[in-house]
Amino acid sequence: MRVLDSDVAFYRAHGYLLVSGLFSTEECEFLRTYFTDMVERGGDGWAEGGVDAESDDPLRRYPRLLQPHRGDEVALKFMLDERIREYLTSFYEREPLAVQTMVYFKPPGARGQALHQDQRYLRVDPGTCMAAWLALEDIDEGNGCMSVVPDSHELPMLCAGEANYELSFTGEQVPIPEGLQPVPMIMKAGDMLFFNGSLIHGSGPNESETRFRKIIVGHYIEGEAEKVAKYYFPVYRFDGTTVDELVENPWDGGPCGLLVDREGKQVIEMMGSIEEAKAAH
Ligand SMILES: O=C(O)CCC(=O)C(=O)O
Repeated sequence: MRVLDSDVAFYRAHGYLLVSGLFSTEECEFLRTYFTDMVERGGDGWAEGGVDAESDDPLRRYPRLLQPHRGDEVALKFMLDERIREYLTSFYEREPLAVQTMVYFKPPGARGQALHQDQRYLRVDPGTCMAAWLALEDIDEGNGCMSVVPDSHELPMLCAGEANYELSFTGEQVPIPEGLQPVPMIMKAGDMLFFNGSLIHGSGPNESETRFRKIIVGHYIEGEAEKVAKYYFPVYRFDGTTVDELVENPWDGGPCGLLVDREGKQVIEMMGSIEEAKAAH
């Protein structure tokens, strides 16, 4: 496989790339069934908050699986997939390191995840993080597709406000700066969305009556990184070995960019922390 120069250029210019048919229908069917069986038997220890099969909240019946690659060979094989390695290495000119897997089921009626920037949580230094997000079934606005804000990868981490808990299971939402627009990612099973850790992205609720929205995502950090947040250890190379050299990047509340109006023009002012941003408004 050879990654097209035009794909690399698009990713670098806009902060994301949608690749059609990177995984086969059979692979998607296998992964869908494998992880659905896993969550339906209780999650094998990877389900966020545990499974409550009787809950009224669809996300308690089908919670996300977090970090299954730490004990499950199928998730590990996905995270270290050669196709993902080739794309990410082409984007960053150096092989990245792998730190996270998540499986989302998003059943009918489930809430989405408000707009956010992954680098806020991974805290990679130097460099950033990136994601490889695989549609395991057909996904559109009806069942809660991902939306990305093209070109937002050049922004600093923005100060998040409160998300609407009726629409999002996470509590924070970053604003979209003037001049940028979210774009829905309509995907077929087997399509993969690559995106940069600073890119603003998120997903809406699943408003369909019967369709799930099953996906698996791997998260990666640049090969030159020296620090990452504690949650993401152990850090893997693509050959499956783990890296000892990285150290934990502690959470210090972090600076963030506040969107403010200056003489009728929107600008980003850096605040020392979200608390400082809240006090400023
Ligand atoms: O799948 C979703 O709805 C959100 C996933 C996401 O934000 C991520 O993988 O960074």
